[in-house]
Amino acid sequence: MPPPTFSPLPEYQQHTPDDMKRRAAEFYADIRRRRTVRQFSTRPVPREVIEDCLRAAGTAPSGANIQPWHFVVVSDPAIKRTIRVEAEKEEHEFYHHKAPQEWLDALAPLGTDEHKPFLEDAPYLIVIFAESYGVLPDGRRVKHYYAQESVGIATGLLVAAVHHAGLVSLTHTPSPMGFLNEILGRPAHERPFLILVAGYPAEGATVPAITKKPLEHIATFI
Ligand code: IYR
Repeated sequence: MPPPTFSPLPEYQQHTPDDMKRRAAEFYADIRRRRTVRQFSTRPVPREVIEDCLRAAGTAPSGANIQPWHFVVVSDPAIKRTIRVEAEKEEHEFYHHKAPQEWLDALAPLGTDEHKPFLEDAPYLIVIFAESYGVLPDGRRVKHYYAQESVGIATGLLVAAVHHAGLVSLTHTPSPMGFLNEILGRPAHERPFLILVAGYPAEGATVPAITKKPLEHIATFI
């Protein structure tokens, strides 16, 4: 192994404590407006916006900097339709046969069901894959570390970037999601993580009347 190389922290920006307080408060004020939306407009979104959101996601920290993610951006109406059909099959099974009552009760406040028109309406389905291991050109496997955690962080950045750009998103997880490998031609070592549905909200879109836990409930300072 060659020795590691280091360069000066290149673009770090320090702020005065007052500026930090203002910036942190401003970021919170903006991100708290983010809502998961399930009714999408068919209005197109410039592809460059999604490209930059994905570049932002790709800056996420990852185990051993392996960057074990792959994003398949689907805008083709025929592929979106196929994904919808397959997802709705799984969701029908989920809502009518597989989900225990406890799970259905937990979902009740969201008002979700097996119908997923947003998978066709939204201009973009960003299908996020986690590479559970790498594969060398000669077929040998390379171990990946903390792939799920890493892809979760990248997905969080993507959700924030999409919001920051002025769009809405939905983290959608049909279960099981193996059909996405087939439809999108991704290899078996890439596991579907979730579908991030992105676009403009439909006119008159509504969201469930739910709230976030206050700081005292989610954090302890000792
Ligand atoms: N995948 C189903 C069910 C679902 C599960 C959870 I956990 C949610 O937070 C929301 C929905 C669906 O998409 O309807």
